[in-house]
Amino acid sequence: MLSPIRFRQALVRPPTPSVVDGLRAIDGPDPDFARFADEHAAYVAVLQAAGLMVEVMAELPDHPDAVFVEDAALCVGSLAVVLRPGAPSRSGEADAIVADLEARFSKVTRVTEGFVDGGDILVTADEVLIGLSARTDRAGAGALMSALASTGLAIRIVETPSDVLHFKTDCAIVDERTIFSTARLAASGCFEGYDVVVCPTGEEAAANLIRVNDVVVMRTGFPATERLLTEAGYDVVTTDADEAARIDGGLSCMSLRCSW
Ligand code: CIR
Repeated sequence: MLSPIRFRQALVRPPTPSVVDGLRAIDGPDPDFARFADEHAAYVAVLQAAGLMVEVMAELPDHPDAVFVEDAALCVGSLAVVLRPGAPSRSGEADAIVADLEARFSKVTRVTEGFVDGGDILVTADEVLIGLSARTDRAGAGALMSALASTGLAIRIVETPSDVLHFKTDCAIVDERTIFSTARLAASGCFEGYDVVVCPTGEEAAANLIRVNDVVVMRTGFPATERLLTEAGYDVVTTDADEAARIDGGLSCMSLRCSW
């Protein structure tokens, strides 16, 4: 069960007190900033323990959702693509990340049409799936396809279930050929040709997990999922993300993992 991609580093952006104003689909309690910061520090430690060099970018207090750095950019090998987040309040995060990427990647390009969030992009061993959602439209997906043309990766545009924020809210790649997915997303047929491990019913909030080199990192508090993955032979590490979840965030969105 090899890792689909070997990551060397991760870029993260710490939360700031403005994170309490983060977007959420359903009105609910604000995250607690101090607890969020602790969770974020623990998340960084998990990435480091998995062998990644973690680089911490500057805080962006004017952008409450900037901790969810995955939505502003995509890294594929030595190429970084600056995306166009679909929520108006998040568009400034793209401008803010350009210099960070230019300092680290040999090629940086930008999506300049439509909208596309990193949370809607699943990179597997040999293709890129772009999920259309309330945040990612066809124009953005098309512009991203053009931006990725030089990678030689196959690219497919697929649908995100309605009422699901991002495509990867509901799925993750766990090894070269295996996707972990909620039943509702798997039912769309978009993972034909892959092995699919279906997320236990009632634990859909655990589906946004990440394979980081030799380990699968998932949220604490989802025992059926943890058991299922462990019994399937994965080395599972859990970490808290309850505060991020209050504003619809999960594990994939808090870092940009790079093989470069
Ligand atoms: C938002 O609604 O944009 C943020 N509050 C959460 C973004 C989570 N990002 C992700 O899953 N890729």
